[in-house]
Amino acid sequence: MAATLPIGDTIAAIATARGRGAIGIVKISGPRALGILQKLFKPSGKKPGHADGGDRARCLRHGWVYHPVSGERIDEVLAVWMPGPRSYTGENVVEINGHGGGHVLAALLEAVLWAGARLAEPGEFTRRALVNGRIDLSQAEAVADLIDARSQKAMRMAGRRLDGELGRQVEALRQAVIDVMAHIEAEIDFGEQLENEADLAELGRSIRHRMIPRLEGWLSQYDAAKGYVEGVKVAVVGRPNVGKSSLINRIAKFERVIVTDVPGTTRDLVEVSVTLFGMPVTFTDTAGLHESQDPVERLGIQRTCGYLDECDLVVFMLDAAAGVGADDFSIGEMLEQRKVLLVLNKMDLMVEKGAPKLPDEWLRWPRIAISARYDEDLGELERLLGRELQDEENDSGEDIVPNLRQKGLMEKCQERLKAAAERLERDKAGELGSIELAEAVGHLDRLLGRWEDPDVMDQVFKRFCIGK
Ligand SMILES: Nc1nc2c(ncn2[C@@H]2O[C@H](COP(=O)(O)OP(=O)(O)O)[C@@H](O)[C@H]2O)c(=O)[nH]1
Ligand SMILES: [Mg+2]
Repeated sequence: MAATLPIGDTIAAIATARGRGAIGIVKISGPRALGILQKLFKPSGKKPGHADGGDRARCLRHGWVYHPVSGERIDEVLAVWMPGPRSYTGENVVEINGHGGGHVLAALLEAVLWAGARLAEPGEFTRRALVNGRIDLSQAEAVADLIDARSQKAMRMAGRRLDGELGRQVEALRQAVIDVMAHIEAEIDFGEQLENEADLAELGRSIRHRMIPRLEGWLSQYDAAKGYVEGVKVAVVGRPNVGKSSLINRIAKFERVIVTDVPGTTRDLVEVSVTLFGMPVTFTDTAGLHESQDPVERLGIQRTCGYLDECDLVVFMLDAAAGVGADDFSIGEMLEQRKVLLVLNKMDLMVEKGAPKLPDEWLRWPRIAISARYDEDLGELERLLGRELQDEENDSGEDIVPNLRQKGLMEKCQERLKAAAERLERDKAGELGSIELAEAVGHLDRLLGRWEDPDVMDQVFKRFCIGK
């Protein structure tokens, strides 16, 4: 990393989002930050002590930025400088608050680059904060997770990690594993054969009962919170004309897809994203599933079948008025292994008759009767969906929840700890157990970013935007 991103130079970037805005911020970090500000910035008013350069630390100064070469006046700004190490990056940091137009910010940034800064890479400010020990890797990731949060809950979870709690708890587990390794060493070096075996078994038990459950706890938190972080996918399937597209339009709250009484109208997968109970949910309208000769429709059907694998839940829709037919049966068979919500549509046509008779094996699925066309019982449908998609059993609310990368490493660590426990308890093999434990520690090190593994760093920082 150090070879590609030298730490000693001064970097700059636009920190605010693209597009029009009331204000926009250009951020500078590095040893020359203040010098660069002084080259460009003429503060208004002249107060003793900080008349030229606006160099009083952590004090917002009003003034103008001029191009360092042409002398052209660029923007009226507020500027602040924050000396390291008590700054975001740990270095000298300057922020220039200009007007939020794309051209204004580009001109401000250009002036800053002329004055001696280099354009920052994505996430480079946060990377410097990490290298300078201001934050640990889990906190750096929390910054990106916070910015990317797709729900309030995801935002709160990232916020919890931003304060470093996950890092501290993982560090404690790492220390516990290292302590076990030290005990094993001592046993191997000094222990009596028999005593030794009993002690090794005891160490194995402590791994099983005290360490593995910690990982299990975090992993189940992840599962419970996954929907809020990644969003969930729901496919609406059924044979042609049962009212799938009508339902999608109700969910979208506008006529997103074409609805006709001609079977086979929908051929592409059409996505609609909404928030249900704070969870980002993407509904996908699909081509009606049936035997078709039309090549375009057949392609659509193929796509639908392939898509089912990606879904967290399938809404299987029936036309209650038409009853259950051969096509419905084949769809039901196809969905056997999946999480399904059965929706009986067109109940408005059923005023006289009751709901149609359903095959026994479908009765295990939760079901609801609605009328998509007349907007009846759609609120009920949403509540039912919410219940199916939320994992309340595992959800303990505000606990520490790892992100996807951290979860992957926790799983690997868990595997190694299980193997180690087995080596110690069953085989009484101290050295082999120790090897497994060393690998477990390696996964935790990668999680914590304890050594600067360039692959880990790239994986984490490629998610960042420039200016963060
Ligand atoms: N009576 C009635 N007709 C419906 C209802 N939902 C959809 N339809 C009609 O059924 C036909 C097919 O609807 P569409 O949404 O295109 O079905 P899809 O092929 O499954 O996407 C259209 O004429 C809709 O107006 C409903 O709840 N009641
Ligand atoms: Mg349709």
